[in-house]
Amino acid sequence: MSRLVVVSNRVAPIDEGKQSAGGLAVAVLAALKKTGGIWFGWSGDVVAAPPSAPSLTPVGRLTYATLDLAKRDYEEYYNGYANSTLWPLFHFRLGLTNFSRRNYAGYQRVNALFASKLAPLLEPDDMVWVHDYHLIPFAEQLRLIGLKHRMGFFLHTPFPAPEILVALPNHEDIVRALCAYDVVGFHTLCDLRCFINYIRFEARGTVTDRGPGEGYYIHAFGRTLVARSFPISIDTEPLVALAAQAAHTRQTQRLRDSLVGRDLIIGVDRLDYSKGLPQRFESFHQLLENYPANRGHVSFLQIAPPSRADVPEYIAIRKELETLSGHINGRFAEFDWVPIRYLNKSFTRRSLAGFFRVSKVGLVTPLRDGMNLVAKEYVACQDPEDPGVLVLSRFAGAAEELGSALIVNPYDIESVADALQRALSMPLAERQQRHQDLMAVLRRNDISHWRENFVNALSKAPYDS
Ligand code: ADQ
Repeated sequence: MSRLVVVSNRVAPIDEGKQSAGGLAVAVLAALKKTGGIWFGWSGDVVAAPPSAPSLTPVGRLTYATLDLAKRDYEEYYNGYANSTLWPLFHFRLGLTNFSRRNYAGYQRVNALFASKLAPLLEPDDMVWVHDYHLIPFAEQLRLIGLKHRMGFFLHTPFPAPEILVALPNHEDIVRALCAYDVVGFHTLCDLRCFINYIRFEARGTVTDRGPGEGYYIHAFGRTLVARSFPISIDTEPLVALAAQAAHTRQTQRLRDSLVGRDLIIGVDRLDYSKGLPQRFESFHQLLENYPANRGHVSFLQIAPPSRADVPEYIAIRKELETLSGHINGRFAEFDWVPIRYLNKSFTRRSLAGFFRVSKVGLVTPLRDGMNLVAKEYVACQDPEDPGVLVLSRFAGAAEELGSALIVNPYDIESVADALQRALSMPLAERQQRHQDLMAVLRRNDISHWRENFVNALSKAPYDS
């Protein structure tokens, strides 16, 4: 069996027993344990003089290989090109996208550096699986130094429509770099279509259908590869079990007690402008305006730990949310009821599972999201006998699979308020039916299924011989 080498910007915490380890880390670790291999990426540390070789930590059959970043690389590669150029552009936010040649050079430089540090660790039969927008040029850099391994890439963000992508000064380089892989995976058919349209109409490549669910052969930039959608998912059964236990923890009971019989709407997100948080706060405001019977009877808990706090746009959104929540609470709060509970911190998976279980509504309204795992987690954590209702943005990748949620347009504040009202008053039989339909999807496609599909597709490479 070939070894798997996973490359991602951040390597999951080595303490894998940790409760906070997310589904992705769990899935990748399971794959690495099965095949043996390496997990390679940035350590998360920024230092004055990074050591020239990666730090290696063997744990059983897998080795964690991590590199520190120099301050300049952190600024240009991570805060710069990855998070101020590609992230906003891939989320269709041209107005927030910064372009600079210096950052682009930093991005290429770090990818070349990382590739040169991984190369000596590779064995001839290894499969290399690269994750996310930080590392698009990674395979191209490995190929430049003569490596012929099977290489796959999975994009965790959306892929933009070609009309948006062409605003990127180096758009052709970025797509050419994607074509250096053997398999390129996206969350949704919508992302896949955007990629194919770029290949056809901008790159003048050709695209051939491989049959239902098998994706497409892409012939472009002198290479043949497979592009396909692989919707990521969650570790469904373990999470169902965790939520059933978490229903009885002291912390969950404290949350329940604090509600004194009121209904709870929950939102859980990284504090990011892609998540539609200001619009979500406005929608809750509108619910209280348009349906005044909810005043004093419904609370909204929004958990949003800060992320990428060095990037100016993230400082701005944080301020905006503080103002908005203060305004809404000022307008409606009573001496014994606060409408919005807004928390800027992280919780363990167990705590979140308990919070989801208590909440009558899961409100997941990104303006654009690759998948959105919170939507899936909320569903898995419900009590099947008395489930809550998921209100889900049509712009989350998850909406492609989770059609039995209440699907909303997050820009249409009043219609989101209507959907909240409908969710809060939905009869039990309808809630149960919707929950059953959603759970069937999550049981069919869990995180192991996702990982196996991708690794299988990669193991059949190369596709151009
Ligand atoms: P994210 O943008 O980070 O991921 P999401 O898919 O929702 O978004 O994943 C977040 C994860 O972090 C979830 O597992 C959630 O439970 C956890 N989390 C969020 N807030 C937390 C908190 N306060 N405390 C503890 N845990 C918290 C990117 C893309 C998504 C894509 C994923 C996976 O932006 O679109 O679904 O990668 O591919």
